[in-house]
Amino acid sequence: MRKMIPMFLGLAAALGFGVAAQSQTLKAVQDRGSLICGVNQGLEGFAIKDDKGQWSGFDVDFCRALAAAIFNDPTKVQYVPLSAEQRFDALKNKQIDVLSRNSTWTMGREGDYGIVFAGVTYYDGQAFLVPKSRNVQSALELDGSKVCVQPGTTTEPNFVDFFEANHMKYETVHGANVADMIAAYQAGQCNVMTTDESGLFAIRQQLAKPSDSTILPDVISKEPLGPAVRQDDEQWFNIVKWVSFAMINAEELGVSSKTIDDALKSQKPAVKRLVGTDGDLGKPLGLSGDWAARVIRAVGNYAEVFDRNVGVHSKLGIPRGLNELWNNGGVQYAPPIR
Ligand SMILES: N[C@@H](CCC(=O)N[C@@H](CS)C(=O)NCC(=O)O)C(=O)O
Repeated sequence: MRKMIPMFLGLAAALGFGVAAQSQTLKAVQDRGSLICGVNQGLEGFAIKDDKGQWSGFDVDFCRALAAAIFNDPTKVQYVPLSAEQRFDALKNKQIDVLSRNSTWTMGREGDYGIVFAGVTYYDGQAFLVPKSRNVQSALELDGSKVCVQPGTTTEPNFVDFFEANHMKYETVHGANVADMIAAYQAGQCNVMTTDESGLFAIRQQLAKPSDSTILPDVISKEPLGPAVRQDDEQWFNIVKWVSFAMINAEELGVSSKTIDDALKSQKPAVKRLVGTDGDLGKPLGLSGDWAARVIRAVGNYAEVFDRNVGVHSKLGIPRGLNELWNNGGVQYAPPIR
């Protein structure tokens, strides 16, 4: 028996299995012919389905990017809309391959559900939306508020901590989803709404009169949003992580969906490694050499995805802020592809 283990390892090495077993998730995705991506039930700019059944948004683009890397086809995705309360169980119970749903990376979530966040695609923070008629300038003036919030989020414990630390009273009004929260807010059942600032930008433009409400300047928490996978498949984790890093590196190197053909002819070493004309960095991930070029061609670089879905010229109109690249005043920083 003792002899058999080294023999098996020797055989595995001879057959080229390497040390890590092939990713079970990648294999399942390839055999199925599509990626199963957990997304929001409906949050403008992040994940929303139109009348024709087409999904779009910042988080949806990440699912499309993964499908492009794997299949060279961004449409090979099955979307599973999930509420805040359902999402981590759905990942843990293998109903989805990856969760891409404005989810905050916290230590507790990784431990509680056996999951791991693959990076931060959007640096956010929690804020407050109030009717202008309240004449409130700061979150410290919210004593006695009725607060609309969604359960199963980081938002609820954060706002409770903030109100208690500042000796302010509050009443919690739960909304099961964005539509419920908007209905309660517009009916006056709550007089402040709180969630990630990006979510408030999305929600405000869905109100009957967006200009009657304002987002207070105070940001009370860190909400690093990103995709998550199960802890049991390191190769899959690496695929998700490097697809995200590739999009950020592409922006930094000036490679976009519009310039990808030029990039494939580029002589710049960093560009050649990114688009796969030098080396074969996709191989250990189980991907083809042009994995990142596929992503950039089909979905775009980080700036294209940000601008299209949530940026200043989109419906949401969010400035890049913290999500600028590290060399442009922000904190988006991807390890090099080399
Ligand atoms: N980032 C926070 C909040 C995420 C969240 O679920 N936000 C709400 C309010 S913007 C949402 O997306 N709701 C949409 C839905 O009902 O599915 C977290 O991870 O807990």
